[in-house]
Amino acid sequence: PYGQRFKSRLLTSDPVTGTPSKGFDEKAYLSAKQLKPGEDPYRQHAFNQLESDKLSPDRPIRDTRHYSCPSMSYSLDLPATSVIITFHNEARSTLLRTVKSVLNRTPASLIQEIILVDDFSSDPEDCLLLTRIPKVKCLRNDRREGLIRSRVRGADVAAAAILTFLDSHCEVNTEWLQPMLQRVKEDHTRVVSPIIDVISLDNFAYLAASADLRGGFDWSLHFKWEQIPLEQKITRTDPTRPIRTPVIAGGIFVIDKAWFNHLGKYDAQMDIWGGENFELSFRVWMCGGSLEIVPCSRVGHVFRKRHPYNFPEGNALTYIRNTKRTAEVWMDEYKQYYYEARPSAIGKAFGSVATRIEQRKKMNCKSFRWYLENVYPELTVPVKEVLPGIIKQGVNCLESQGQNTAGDFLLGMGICRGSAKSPPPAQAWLFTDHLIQQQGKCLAATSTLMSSPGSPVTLQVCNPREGKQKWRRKGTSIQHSVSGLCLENKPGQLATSKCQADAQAQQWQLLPHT
Ligand code: UD2
Ligand code: MN
Repeated sequence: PYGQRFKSRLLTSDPVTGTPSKGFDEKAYLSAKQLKPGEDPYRQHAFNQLESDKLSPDRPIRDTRHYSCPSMSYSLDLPATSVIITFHNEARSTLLRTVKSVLNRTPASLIQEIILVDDFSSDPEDCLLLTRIPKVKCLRNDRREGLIRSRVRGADVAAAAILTFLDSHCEVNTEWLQPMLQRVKEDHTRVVSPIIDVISLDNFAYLAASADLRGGFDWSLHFKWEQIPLEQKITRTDPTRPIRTPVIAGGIFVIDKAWFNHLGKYDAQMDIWGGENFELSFRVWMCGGSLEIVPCSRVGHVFRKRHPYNFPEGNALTYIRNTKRTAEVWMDEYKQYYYEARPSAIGKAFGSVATRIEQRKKMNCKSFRWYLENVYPELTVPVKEVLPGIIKQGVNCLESQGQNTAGDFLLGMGICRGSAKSPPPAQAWLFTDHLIQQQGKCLAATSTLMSSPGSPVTLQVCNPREGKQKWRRKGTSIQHSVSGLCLENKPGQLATSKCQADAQAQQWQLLPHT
């Protein structure tokens, strides 16, 4: 293995084989791209380039693994991997440190090659000059493709049976690769990620990330790190054991090349950045594989607060296009929750997904419902009660009674007419979410103070943000959410009142139309 003791000047030859490294001049490579005096060090890369440039490409970093990791042993014939790094205008110092950390901290036999895919950066030499380092190859796109198509391009030429993807501003840590290769060697359908440590974007300090996190998301397909569920945490006695994760962050993972190809690589119609991690994650789980985080593997990454590069179609539209393609292909009937959470995606163009859907069918993948039940039960489906029907008490029904001379909408009780299936319009109600409505008018408790003993209930123009109009069903009673009081049929008027389970006047039957 290449130790950290190899200083940069030694890389004029391969430290193990002694092969001349075609004369890579590290100093010249780095100094050609130094910041100009007075230049904002964050401007080009959205991290502090000045701090990055100061550090050695071979700087040592702290071993952040759990103390029981170093004594783990791995198979002696682990397969070699092709490392694929795509980049668009990466800082030279971070790009070089990524490459060198891989060479310095991985047994040489495990690295088949490092494939850099230069996604049409301004200076072709950022990539080309690095091919003077042994094992480093460079592919350059002749137009901007985005990270998704760039990764596929790299994967297609990869010579090894295992693919390892990295972002272009990483530093791999001690023994980072072996535990991941081990998992994939044992079962080629596993797609594995390390714990992603944090390299500070301000001072480039290498910071250990929590070992209790996994990947999650909300219905808008926004990625987030989340705590592993409590039940799992309690039963986790072995801190070296992999953590099942519903999704991966996306940038750093190991996958069997044949499995990657079998699953359909990536969706090549996704542009620039974003969403591909959900698409790959759903596909892996639903089509017979699994995703896991291997805690004994640690890789540092510079997390940024903004994109340092431009999106030809704009950042928001690109994210919508990519996530919308994901939702349309993989989320079945649950895609409605995506659209509810991200209404701006409704009606937006997203190209054709016909071939992706066809592939899903061919592979006989499971449903999104299966994924929710088996992989991510913590993601709850938003409860939305939509109940068109009548609201009945004895022989009487809740009904709207027109307007008085002051223009108030009147609410009262009347003998139920017609049937539950075809009530008169005045007795037909819609219970949606928390509103009880009829043609734009909603039931409202006019006073909602907790201290108030009750308040008349009338009709108002609906406003979903109005607390006076929020109700929920609680058994056979209808409870006003804010005050906690119950809807009661008082003589002469409807009102809220202290809930009493045995009060007949508070018992309501909600009979649906259908
Ligand atoms: C995270 C992932 C990233 C990707 C992304 C969602 C990690 C550590 N990072 O965002 O890999 O999955 O989520 O899409 O999990 N790049 C190109 N061409 C482009 C744009 C970017 O090659 O047009 C490169 C870029 O130089 C970098 C990589 O793609 O090496 C990821 O981009 P990022 O670092 O801006 O994404 P990040 O870490 O915010
Ligand atoms: Mn990144």
